[in-house]
Formats: sequence, C-alpha cells, structure tokens
Amino acid sequence: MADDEIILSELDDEELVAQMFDDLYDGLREEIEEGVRILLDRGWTPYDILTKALVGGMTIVGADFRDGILFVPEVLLAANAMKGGMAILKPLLAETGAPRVGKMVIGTVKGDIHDIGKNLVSMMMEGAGFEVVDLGINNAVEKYLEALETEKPDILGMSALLTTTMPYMKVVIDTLKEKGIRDDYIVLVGGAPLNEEFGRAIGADAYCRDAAVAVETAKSLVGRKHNQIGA
Ligand code: B12
Repeated sequence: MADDEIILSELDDEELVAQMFDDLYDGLREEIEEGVRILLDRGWTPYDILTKALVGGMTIVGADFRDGILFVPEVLLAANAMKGGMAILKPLLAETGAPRVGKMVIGTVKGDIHDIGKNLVSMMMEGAGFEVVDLGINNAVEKYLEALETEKPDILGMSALLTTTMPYMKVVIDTLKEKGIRDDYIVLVGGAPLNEEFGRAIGADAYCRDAAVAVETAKSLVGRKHNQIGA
C-alpha cells in the first residue's frame, strides 16, 4: 500500500488527524491505535482524541455510507478500527478519579446492532464518575427489565440508530409504566435518527444529542433525583 511510507510520528498534529481520518476510512486498526498513542504522547486529552480524531473520522464514513460510496463490509472495518482507538482511551477516560455520582444501565434496542455511539456514551459516563452496566446490542424489553431489577441503577439509557428500531424505545418505556416502575428511573435516549420531540413523545426524561450532553444531562437529573429523595 502506498501509505506504507507515511511515518505517523513525523506528521504534525493537523496532518496526523487528517491521516487518521483516512486510516479510519480504510479500516486500518493498527494505524488508528498508533495515531491515538502519538496524540496522547503529544499531550492531547483522551476526550479531544475521541471527539476530534475518531468521531470526526467516523462522520466522514457515515456520510459516504449514506451516499452509497461505502458499503457494510467497509463500514464494519472502520468501526473495528474506531473500537481499537476507543479501547486505548477507555481506561484513561475512566481514570479521572471522580467520585461515584450514579449508576446507569445502557443498551442498544432490539433489532439494532449499532454500538459505537452507545460505547462512547458508556465511556464518557464512566469518565464522569458513573458506574455503567452495558447490556450490549439487540436488547429485548425483558433484558432491560432484568437488568433494572438486579442492578438498581439511577438511569436507563437506550440507543437506536435505525428509524425502524427507535419505536422500540417506547415499547420499553410503556412496559415500565405498566409495571408501575417508570418513575423509579431516569430514562435517557439517544442515537442519530432521534430528536428531542421524539424523546418527549415516547415519554423519556431526555434525548441527548451526543455523549457530552448525555453526561451533563445525567449529572443534572441524578442531582435533582437525589435532592427529591433527600427532601
Ligand atoms: C457504523 C454504522 C454501521 C455499522 C455498525 C457497527 C457498530 N459496531 O456499531 C454496520 C456496518 C454494522 C451497520 C449496519 C447497518 N446500518 Co448502519 N450505520 C453506521 C454509521 C455509518 C455510523 C454510526 C456510528 O457509529 N456513528 C458514530 C457514533 C459516535 O454516533 P452515534 O451512534 O449517533 O452516537 C452518538 C449520539 O447519537 C449519542 N447516542 C447514541 N446512543 C445513545 C444512547 C444514549 C442513552 C444517549 C444518552 C446518547 C446516545 O451519543 C453518541 C456519541 O456522541 C451510520 C451513519 C450515521 N450517520 O449515523 C449508519 C446508519 C445508522 N446505518 C444505517 C443502516 C440502514 C444500516 C443497515 C440496515 C444497513 C444494511 N443494509 O444492512 C444495517 C443495520 C444492522 C442492524 N440491524 O442494526 C442507516 C440508518 C437509516 C435509517 N434511517 O434508519 C444509517 C443512518 C446510514 C444511512 N444514512 O443510510 N451500520
């Protein structure tokens, strides 16, 4: 491959990030991992690497997938490369030493196997001091219920990336209502096709556009919940 001559460590920051966009696009996991390590050595924060280099690159992949330039196998390779980079950053984001502020159970809904966004939210929440129980992908309502009962979290988080799977979030929330336990949890929902209006319509406490908003919203709602209990 022609890229073989490129020595990542010799690029300046801007060139390196541009190269990482290309490498993510090409699904080159080892190169992405190397790029992440170089940026860390140069004093970049894990959060900046995540948002500027990795999510930035994935945005380009997303646009070309939408436009029919990239197909599922290529996107899977890009996702795999992204996960390689995220695995390096995960312990660093979790290492902030923040006191435990709450607990979250999170999972992608039934019929949906997209997990990059969910994983990012998990990582950022852990970094902000939340304990996170990740149920993975393709979760039926029973899986959520079981986890809520055993884990007793403050927050239930659901992710959906498909217009065909996002209505399932309402199935879960309606089931919680039927069982009379809806108000025991803060329900946060997210995923590219959702919006605030949808979040409100299905009865979630909040829709969060990205992982940073998820952390802020979670902190503020958990704080409010604890104050109510204390009052
Ligand atoms: C990567 C990808 C895949 C990968 C997934 C790999 C993986 N391990 O996740 C693969 C190749 C497997 C895939 C498969 C499919 N995909 Co796809 N995929 C994508 C792509 C390109 C990127 C998604 C992504 O990871 N984004 C990056 C992350 C960081 O962003 P995010 O997920 O939005 O998450 C952020 C926020 O939304 C929020 N958030 C997310 N979840 C949550 C949860 C909570 C609780 C909170 C608070 C916040 C939150 O915070 C996150 C971080 O900031 C999108 C394009 C796009 N623009 O979204 C299409 C896309 C979602 N896929 C699409 C489609 C159609 C499919 C397939 C049906 C294709 C097919 N024909 O087989 C299958 C479906 C498989 C299934 N049953 O789920 C469509 C959906 C269209 C629609 N309207 O429904 C999209 C939009 C592409 C397109 N425009 O056509 N896909």
